Amino acid sequence: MLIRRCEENPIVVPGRPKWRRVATFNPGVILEGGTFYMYERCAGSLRPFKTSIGILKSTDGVHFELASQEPILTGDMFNLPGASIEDARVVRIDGTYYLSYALQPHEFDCWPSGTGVPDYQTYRYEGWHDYPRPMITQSGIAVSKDPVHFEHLCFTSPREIDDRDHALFPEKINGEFVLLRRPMEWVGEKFGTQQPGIWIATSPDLKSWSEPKLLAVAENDWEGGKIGAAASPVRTDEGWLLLYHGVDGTSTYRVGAMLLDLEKPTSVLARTSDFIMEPEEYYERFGLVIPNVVFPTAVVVKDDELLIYYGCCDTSIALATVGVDELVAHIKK
Ligand code: BMA
Repeated sequence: MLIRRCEENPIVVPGRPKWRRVATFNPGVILEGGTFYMYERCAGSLRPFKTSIGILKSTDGVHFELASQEPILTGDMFNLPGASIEDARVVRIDGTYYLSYALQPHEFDCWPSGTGVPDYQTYRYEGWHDYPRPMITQSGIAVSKDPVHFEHLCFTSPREIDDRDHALFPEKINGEFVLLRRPMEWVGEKFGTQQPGIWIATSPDLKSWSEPKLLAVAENDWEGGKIGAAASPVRTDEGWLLLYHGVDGTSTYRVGAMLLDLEKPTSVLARTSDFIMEPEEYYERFGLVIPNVVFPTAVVVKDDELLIYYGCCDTSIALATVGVDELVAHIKK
């Protein structure tokens, strides 16, 4: 199987205005009637490393330009001026746009180490003492009737636990919304797993949720101790195609893939044992914030090709493509 990197990678880089001049990464992308909308996570400084969501547009899925001079989702909208809004994953269901995001409620500083996860420091900032541990992430959903004007709708995890990588399925299944999440604290006998995993839950209204079920945990060395959903799944004839990320002991982020049953997405039909993407190119191995990260957060199907949009080193955004059938056959092998 061949995953092709776009020759123009990285396709989106930091730049003006100043709220995005340091980093842009981990984007949501949807294709709507010939227009690609990209929801970038971007930062204007490393200290604090406060990220918000900006919006870009494209007609070819490769060349994007800013669609708004202001970010469309910021901490201010949550009355949390220091908050970071992160990793937007966007779907449209029945004419409404749903954007799942991760929220870190207060400021922190980023001191890159060049060798792995940066030293993230919270001590200069107030508010973190309300939480059991610093850098904790709560996840939620914002909604809009158009691709631009999102408003916070609900939280999909409690503030006491560290829970990110939330992704909605792009359709209701048996009349219900379906959500993937990755709660770090759901480990131990009570949860039936020793590792944080990808969990799945359903809801008629995004308010009340079914008892979450454990969908998958790390099984291979490259996945390290935890995996998380990459992008919202896409429908194929053979099942829901889900990309996910794993992070090994050297903090290298790689990508795997699985197929879930179309009617019963709690059931994993097939899964790659080896990764399908890892950091190879310069822009995937070196960046301003963290080295060796490919972090897909969006997939779009166009002309039987899967367009994979991914963050590189928390610094820039790249695109890779693979035939949908080719990838599905590879997962089933
Ligand atoms: C994860 C998340 C991602 C980020 C990645 C690499 O834990 O914070 O948003 O891209 O780490 O730093």
